[in-house]
Order: sequence, then C-alpha cells, then structure tokens
Amino acid sequence: MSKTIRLQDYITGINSSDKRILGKAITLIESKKPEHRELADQLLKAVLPLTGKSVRIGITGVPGAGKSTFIESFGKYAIEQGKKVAVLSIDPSSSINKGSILGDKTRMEELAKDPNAFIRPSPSSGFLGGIANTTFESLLICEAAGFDYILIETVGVGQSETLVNDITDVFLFLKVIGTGDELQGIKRGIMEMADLIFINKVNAENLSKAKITKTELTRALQFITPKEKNWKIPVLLGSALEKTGLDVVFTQIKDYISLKTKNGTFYETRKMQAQKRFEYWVKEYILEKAKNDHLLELSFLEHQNNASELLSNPSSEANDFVRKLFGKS
Ligand SMILES: Nc1nc2c(ncn2[C@@H]2O[C@H](COP(=O)(O)OP(=O)(O)OP(=O)(O)O)[C@@H](O)[C@H]2O)c(=O)[nH]1
Ligand SMILES: [Mg+2]
Repeated sequence: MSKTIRLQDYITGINSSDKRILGKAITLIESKKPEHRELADQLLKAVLPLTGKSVRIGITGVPGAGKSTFIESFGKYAIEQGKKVAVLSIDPSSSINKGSILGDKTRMEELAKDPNAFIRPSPSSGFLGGIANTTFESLLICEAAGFDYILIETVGVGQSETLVNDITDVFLFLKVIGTGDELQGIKRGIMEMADLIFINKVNAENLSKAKITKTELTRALQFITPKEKNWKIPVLLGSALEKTGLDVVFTQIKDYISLKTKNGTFYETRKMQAQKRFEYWVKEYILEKAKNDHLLELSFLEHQNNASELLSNPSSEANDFVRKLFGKS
C-alpha cells in the first residue's frame, strides 16, 4: 500500500520542485473524490502566495501542425535561456483525445528528461456531462514549484482553444504552409485569440510558399481587432523540427509581456480570467451538488431527457431544474 501523502508533504515537495510530488499534487487536484477535493483546496490555498509569476503560454494549431514538436524544441530553447518549463495539455472532452495526448509523452522525450522541465498530460472527465477542467489549478501548482514558463497544448478541437485562451497570457497559433484555411481560421475565431502566429515546417525548399502564406495571413489579420492595443500580431516563420525561428518567438513573447505589463492589461486580463473561472466553478459545483443528491440527480436527468427528446425548450427545462435546486418549485 502506498504511503498517504499529507498536506505538508505536498507543500514541501512543491517548494523543492520535487517532480514526483508535483505529479502527485496534480493527480490530487484532478481527483473528484470529496476527501481529495478538500485536501486539494487546502493545498491550493497554501501555495497561492507562490503563484502568479510565470508566463502562461497557450499553443494551438490543427492536428499535425507540430504543436508537440514545437513545445519540445521551444521548451529546450527556453531552458537554455535560463527558464524552467512546465508543459500541460488540455483535454476538455476526455474521449477521443487521450491517444494524441499519450503520444505527446513520447514526442517530448528529450524535454521530459531535462531536470528543468516538467511534462504532464492531463486527461480529465467532467461531471454530469460538464467539462470540469483543472488545467488552471495544475498550472498554479507548477508556478508554485518555480516554473517560469507554462506551455499548454490544445487538442485543436472543440472548446479547447477557448479554454486555453481563458487561462493564458500569450496565445500562439501554429500554422502550416498554404492550406488555404486562413479565412476558416478567422471563422473559427482562432485568429481573434492569437497574439503570435508561427508558420511551422518552413525550410529552404518551401520558403517562397511560406512567404505567400505569411502575406495571406497578414492580409487576413487586417480584418481582426487584436486583443491588445498597440500590438501588431507578428507572423513568424520557422521549423520546430529543425529548431529555427525559436529565438524570435522567445523575444516576441518577452516583448508582448512587457507591453501588457506596461499597459496594465497583463493583470487586468488575469483578473477577468479569474472572474470567469469563478463563474465556471460555481456552475460546476452546483451541478456536482445536484449529482450527490439522488432525488435531484433524478430530476436533473428527467429535465435533461425532456430537453434531449425535444419535448421542450432546454432553457425552460434548465430553469425548472434550478428552481427545484433552490427550493422554489
Ligand atoms: N518537416 C517538419 N516536420 C515537422 C515540423 N514540426 C513538426 N513536424 C512533424 O509533423 C508531425 C506532427 O507533429 P506534432 O508535433 O505531433 O503535431 P501536433 O500539432 O502536436 O499534432 P496533434 O497533437 O496530433 O494535434 C510529426 O511527424 C512531426 O515530426 C517541422 O518543423 N518540420
Ligand atoms: Mg500534439
């Protein structure tokens, strides 16, 4: 039987950047068992003063764009510049994406071996069909353990981009050459979230094609209001595999963070994100409380069924259910 880890053990382990304890702390945070939840909450409260000092970087792009390869190369580059790097992946749906996340572990083998890196694939499932996601809380634990850069890879589907955008300071969009989806990118809202664009897999042979893609992207960006005033979204060229262009990404991220800090938008954005997360957790905890009460759970399922059978309007069903929750039926 494994020894129970107490709160103080977690705190000491995190303070000394002990990767084994760090991994266990994240497992604790992801756990949905009430006794774990209590301890996780105490842990988060205890380490809060140590958090907030990292640069939180989200990385998105279509499947195969090279996100994992980029994280491996960029992570190593950042370590060479004296940073400590943690990598988390986001999995909002838990179903189809596990394969690709597990694949990442082997893809980032070199980075994983580095004493200044910590890699954590975090599949998580939701309660009552929700998308309970503890990536942000895991990020806080990594910050408390002294990691300067937290890189978060989206799975590039569904809501993962929005989820990552809501917990990061910088959002990097990895693009592949000439797929002609520049306008589609705008439709999906990804370009609106991007702070930096990196055209990946660029080499001597495809350089001229890459430049055309850059021109197209730059043109498409004219129709987009950037998240940050006075920041012209850079479209950079390089290769994650051949480790080119990484230095420019590093510098641009630093410049972007300086600008946001000077503007006051760095903390403003973090405060807005915190507000949103508070609301998110209120909703999650309400649903969870309902699930723990057998009658309420039955009622939830009944209302949900009425909605899904198209018998009535989902918002009316939700309203009726919430009235029951608060004893106003
Ligand atoms: N030639 C070349 N290949 C690259 C480059 N970057 C990534 N690749 C290759 O592209 C493929 C996909 O790379 P990944 O890093 O797994 O891409 P991903 O975006 O993480 O993919 P998913 O996690 O599945 O969405 C791999 O075979 C990589 O070796 C690059 O700069 N040049
Ligand atoms: Mg990947």
